[in-house]
Formats: sequence, C-alpha cells, structure tokens
Amino acid sequence: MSDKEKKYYKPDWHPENAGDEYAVRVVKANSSSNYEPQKYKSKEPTVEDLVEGVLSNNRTMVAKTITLIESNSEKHHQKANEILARLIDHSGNSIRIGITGVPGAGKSTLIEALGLYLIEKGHKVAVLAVDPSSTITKGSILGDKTRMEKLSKEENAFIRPSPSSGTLGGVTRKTRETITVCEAAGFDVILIETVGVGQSEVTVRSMVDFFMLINIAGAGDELQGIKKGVIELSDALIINKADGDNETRANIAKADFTNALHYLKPATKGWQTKAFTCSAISGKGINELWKVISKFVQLTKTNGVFEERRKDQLIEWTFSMIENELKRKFYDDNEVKNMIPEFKSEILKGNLLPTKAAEELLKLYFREK
Ligand SMILES: Nc1nc2c(ncn2[C@@H]2O[C@H](COP(=O)(O)OP(=O)(O)OP(=O)(O)O)[C@@H](O)[C@H]2O)c(=O)[nH]1
Ligand SMILES: [Mg+2]
Repeated sequence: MSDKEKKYYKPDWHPENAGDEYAVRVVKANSSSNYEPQKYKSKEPTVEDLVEGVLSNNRTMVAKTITLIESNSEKHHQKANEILARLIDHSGNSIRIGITGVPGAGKSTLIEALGLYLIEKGHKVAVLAVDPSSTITKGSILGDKTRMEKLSKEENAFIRPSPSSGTLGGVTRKTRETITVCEAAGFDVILIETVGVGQSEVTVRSMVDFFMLINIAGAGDELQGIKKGVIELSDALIINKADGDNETRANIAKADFTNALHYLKPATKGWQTKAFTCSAISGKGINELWKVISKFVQLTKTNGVFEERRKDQLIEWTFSMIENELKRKFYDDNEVKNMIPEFKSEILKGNLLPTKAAEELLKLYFREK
C-alpha cells in the first residue's frame, strides 16, 4: 500500500467506479488542542466544552456548536445563546465575503479555487452555504461536498454545506451566528455562497463586507437575466468560465457589464464596482480577484465605511433576531399549532377571510397564558 492509499482508502461497500468522494480519511488527533475524546464520548458536550472546543479550533466542536445553534428546540436555544455570548468577544476578526450567482455559474468551484489560494497564503477559510439552493436544485449538499473536495481535505478549511431542505423546519440557517462561531474558531476569511434567486442575496449582503456576483457569458443577453437590483448590491462582477472557447465571449460580457455599471449606483460608498473575468477551473484571475478584495478592505477600512457597515449590520442582526424569535415562538405555541390546519381549511373553503384568520391566530397566541 502506498503512502497515499494508507491515508485515503475506500470502504468495502463502495460502488464500482466510485470516485474520491467515497474515500475515507484517517486524521491524526491534534495534540496542540485541548480536545480529549473520552470527555465527549458518553455525554452531551456542555457549554464549557463547546466554547473551549471552538476557541481551540476543534472542528468537531465547531460543527456541533453550529448544529446546536441551528436547532429549533427551546432547550438548545438557551444553551446556544450562552455559547454565543461567550464567543462574541472573540469574533469579528475576518473578512466576510458573499458570493451569489445563477445556479451553475461556478460559485462552489470558484470558492474552492479561492479557498485553496488563500490557504496557501496562510489564511484559515470557512465556507458556508445559505439556502434556498438545496430546495431549488435539490441535493446540492452532495454537490457542494464533491465540488469542494480538495478544499474539504485541507486542515485550514471548514466547509458547512447547505442544510438539506426541511431540516431547519422552515427557519433559515442562522448564518450570522455561524459566522460568529467560525471567527471565534480562528477562521479569518468567511466565504458565504448563496444562489442568486429571490431574497437570499439581500440577506447575505446584510451580513458580509464584500459581495460579488458570479456570471457566465451567454449569447449576449447576460444583462437581461440578472436583476439590476442584484448588480447594485455587488462590489465586483465576476464573469466566470473565461477559458477555452468561452474566453472571447467572457471578454465581450465583461465589456457589456462595464458599460452597464456606469449607470448603476455603487453598492459601497467610495468604491467603483467593476467587472472581471476569471476561470475557477484553470485558476486564471483568482490572484487578481483577491487583489481586488484586499484593495476594497484597505480602502473601506481607511475611509471608515467598513466599520460603519459592520455597525449597521449589528443593528440589523438584532432586529432580525427579534423577528425570528417572535416567529419561532408563535409557530411553536401548541394552541396555535393545533388550530392552524382548521384555519387553513376554513380559508380555502371561503368561510374565513385571511385578514380575519391572521387576527384570530394572533389573538390566540397573545391570550393570557
Ligand atoms: N469551463 C469551466 N467550467 C466551470 C468553471 N467553474 C465551474 N465550472 C463548471 O460548472 C459547473 C457548475 O459549477 P458549480 O461550482 O457547482 O456551480 P454553482 O454556481 O456552485 O452551482 P449551484 O450551487 O448549483 O448554484 C460544474 O460542472 C463546474 O465544473 C470554469 O471556470 N470553467
Ligand atoms: Mg454551488
């Protein structure tokens, strides 16, 4: 057995022609961390265990903490808040980057290329995915894992793929809280992927410092398919897949976007959003992309826009937590839960107006308890 085979081997049950995604990796324990396997074996980790685990960059503990934070149960909620309160002082020291674009534009591939490039430069990279991509493309969980295969094997990378649809019970991933955990664990570049449809890119924009839109060159009608609003949220427009036969078309698309950008409002005060080409597969343009991001960070930190945006985001986070919490409590209320099916059927039968139904359900929730 060669050294490589010893490290990665395939389990007995792997299908014929299975690729590397079936490889199992044996990882040596990290002796520099405080992690003691016996301690966590039989009992659920305590707040202390999780906080210590995250701060010592123990990835199992980082993953467990995120799972706890994403849980909808009341019991986990208390514990999650205690942990977050302890971690928040250790967070903030990172560059948060949002990546959006139509399905198949190459977001995951680009994240892998950029992530590997950054790790090479000594960074620690966390990758998060925000739904709704899994509900639309169904099964992007496996997709993300296999697409970021090289990155997922890196010790200095942490990848949290999109939750499978339904696991969060209709509540979107707690991305801001997850960012806090990753930063406290020492990840200094946070990459957040979201599919460019619907509302999710607005949400992601409100959590990141730098936001970019990934496009691909089409048959000259790129601009029609992309909402102007999304471009106006972006600090860079990347035309990906600028390789092979596609390179010329990508350059034409870049010129079209550059033209269009003159007429749009920039997303960040003092920063001119520009279009760039790159190839996530060949790696061409990744270096330049990082230069753009670094320049952005330097400029916005100097002119105060970086800090100002982060402050605004803290306020937004606060109120979005209040909204989420109210919503969660409402739908978690047993009486409300019991009545919802009946209300729904009465509305559909035409016996109850939606306005009346909403009023009654809220009244039920705010009853004397
Ligand atoms: N030629 C070429 N193909 C690419 C490039 N980047 C990505 N692809 C291919 O495009 C396909 C989609 O790539 P993904 O990275 O999964 O795209 P995505 O935007 O993350 O897709 P969703 O997560 O489903 O929205 C894959 O088959 C990639 O191999 C590139 O730079 N050049
Ligand atoms: Mg993807």
